[in-house]
Amino acid sequence: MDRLDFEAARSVSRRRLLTAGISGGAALIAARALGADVDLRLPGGNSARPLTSDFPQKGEMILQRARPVLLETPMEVFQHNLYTPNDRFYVRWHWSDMPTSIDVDQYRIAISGHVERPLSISLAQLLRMPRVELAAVNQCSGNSRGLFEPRVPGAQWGHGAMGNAKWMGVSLRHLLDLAGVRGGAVAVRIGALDKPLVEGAPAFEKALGIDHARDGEVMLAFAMNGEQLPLLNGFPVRLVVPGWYSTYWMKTVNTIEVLTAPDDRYWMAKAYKIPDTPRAHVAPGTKDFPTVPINRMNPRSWITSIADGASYGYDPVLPVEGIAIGGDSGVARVEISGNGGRTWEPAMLGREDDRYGFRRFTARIGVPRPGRVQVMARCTNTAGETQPMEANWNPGGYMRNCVEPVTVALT
Ligand SMILES: Nc1nc2c(c(=O)[nH]1)N[C@H]1C(S)=C(S)[C@@H](COP(=O)(O)O)O[C@H]1N2
Ligand SMILES: [Mo]
Repeated sequence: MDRLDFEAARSVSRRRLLTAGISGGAALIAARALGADVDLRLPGGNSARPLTSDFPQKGEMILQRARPVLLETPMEVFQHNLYTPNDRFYVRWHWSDMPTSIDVDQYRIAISGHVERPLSISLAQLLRMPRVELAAVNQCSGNSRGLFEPRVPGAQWGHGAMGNAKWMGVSLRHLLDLAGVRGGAVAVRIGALDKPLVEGAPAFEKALGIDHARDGEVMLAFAMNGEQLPLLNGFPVRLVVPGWYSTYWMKTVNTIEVLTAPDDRYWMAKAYKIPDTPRAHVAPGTKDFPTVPINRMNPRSWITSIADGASYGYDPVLPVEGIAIGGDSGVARVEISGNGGRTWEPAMLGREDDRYGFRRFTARIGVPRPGRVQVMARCTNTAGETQPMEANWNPGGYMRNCVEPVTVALT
């Protein structure tokens, strides 16, 4: 983003954040009116989902669940936007008792634990601090879970539990430095305003290692694509952890706690654990395996210009477009196959704003005669990892990153 845009975004977010409260609680609970169905083409069947435009600050979304709110972004949004518009950005909450309105004057972020000076930061203070900005993809650990075979429990997402945005905020390091992290600190636990609905159930919180928390890129973001965050995406402040799955991207952050031991509470110690194996893969049915907390993302790519199962008019050249991510490193290349993976040709890559954002790719496939064509894209990241043909599997349905074939009929 050039300097001019940066200044514009800065003034927009400052003005809006300080004046706009958000209401919409009633609408949130009432959101029920449903539109046409969309077919996520999940192999386990039962893959139709209604479209809804009834959630506050959200346009047309795929309704996965109303309470807690789970909204998926339709694939065509990625075809038309390198940056996912805020009103089409997917939504995921664990507990249905999430904030439905925020008093921006009362909002505070408390920094406590193993620090020299415990602090309570207001939004006005946060907005006066030095800012960082970067593009990064927010992707749910379970994005594409509905494609797992055999099927695993959890939200049966298609590919739309992800989105790309330009995030602006204050680095977590800056806040930690203000509080003064004491020697012997090991981790930083982040808490939020949402509460479990069930008595005694653990509030959603996540922790990062102290060095990760202080890497200067992890930020408390108050702006997304130059606007304040939608309520459902964590207004007024969320954590952005570039290159890591969005389970760590805490929304409506209100506590930052410096720990002298790894976080042993439920959401780090028990939930979101993956097999400690390459690509978190185990043979379906396996139960006893060492686990680690889910962490960095892996390379992926999605063809967005043509839809699996669709028919198009025949033309000897089929243009193919899509988006790729490197994971926690950049996209080095994307290759395209029009023959089921026998041969691969390099795709053209669009500009890279930041290595954590979506990267656009385009290619043209020669199609000698009408008929069915299977098109594949495969991304290699700058760390040298390439998407494999075979799907990985684990009981949580996390980290799917195989090549996703798209078969179309050209008639
Ligand atoms: N406070 C809070 N933050 C949260 C969650 C939550 O339940 N509560 N869910 C996490 C998970 S698992 C995901 S996938 C992302 C979703 O971010 P989004 O709703 O902005 O797309 O938020 C993360 N941050
Ligand atoms: Mo998630």
